[in-house]
Amino acid sequence: MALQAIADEIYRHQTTAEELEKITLRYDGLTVEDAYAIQQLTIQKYTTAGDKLIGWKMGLTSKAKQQSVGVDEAIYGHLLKSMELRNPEVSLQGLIHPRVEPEIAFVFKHKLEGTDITPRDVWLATECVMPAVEVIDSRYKNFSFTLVDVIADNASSAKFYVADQAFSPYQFQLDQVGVVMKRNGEVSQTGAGAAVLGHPVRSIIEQVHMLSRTGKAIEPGMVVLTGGITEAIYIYDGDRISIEFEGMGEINLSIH
Ligand code: 0L1
Ligand code: MG
Repeated sequence: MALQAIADEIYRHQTTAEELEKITLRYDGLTVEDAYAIQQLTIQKYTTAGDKLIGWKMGLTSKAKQQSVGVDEAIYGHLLKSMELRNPEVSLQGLIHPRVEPEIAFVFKHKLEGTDITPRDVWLATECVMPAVEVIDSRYKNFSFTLVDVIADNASSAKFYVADQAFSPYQFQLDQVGVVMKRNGEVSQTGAGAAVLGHPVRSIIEQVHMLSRTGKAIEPGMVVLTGGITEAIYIYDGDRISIEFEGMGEINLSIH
């Protein structure tokens, strides 16, 4: 199968912000392994052009999201340097139909790899945790896809912002951190860290397991977005999105 040709097509749509027809409608028999291979080939095009891999993201980590795609497993994507916002401002230029979701980010000081890691291993490898927001933007028409489509499209990754303040991983019970997301002053979504596979640390364990299938790892210095704490909401020009992470401060995003 022409995985490189599919990767070339997805890269083109990611970089021109043009909607794409689902690849599974046009190519028969694509597997989840093929989809991760396509994702990897797409990322190579960015890194060849000078971008840099700085971390990983977990997706489909809540029951609600898994049900919406009709699956019972999480997925992962690559985070590139060019995706990280330096300020809490999202420009809609270059995006198709973006949505935002609150997440807890982990930053690592030690490598994590293998299929047998425990929460203890994760805490020992973690430098800090930080509130974050992910901007997802599926390249597929109507934000509609199958598992294979979305994995090939780097799990809908577009942009992310990590708040200024870092916290000790021992300071909070992360599954109990409540989150309130408001659009223009009105509450839009609420949730708690437990929405992320029961506890965000479980998302890191799952991330490492999945990476180990292709000999990859979380490397020192990397950031990992553990998954959406609430449903993602669409963003529009002029929106002000505020996200309060209980005890960890607030992110105020402006959209233009
Ligand atoms: O970060 C995410 O959970 C996104 C995973 C892909 C599904 C989606 O685009 O909603
Ligand atoms: Mg996400």
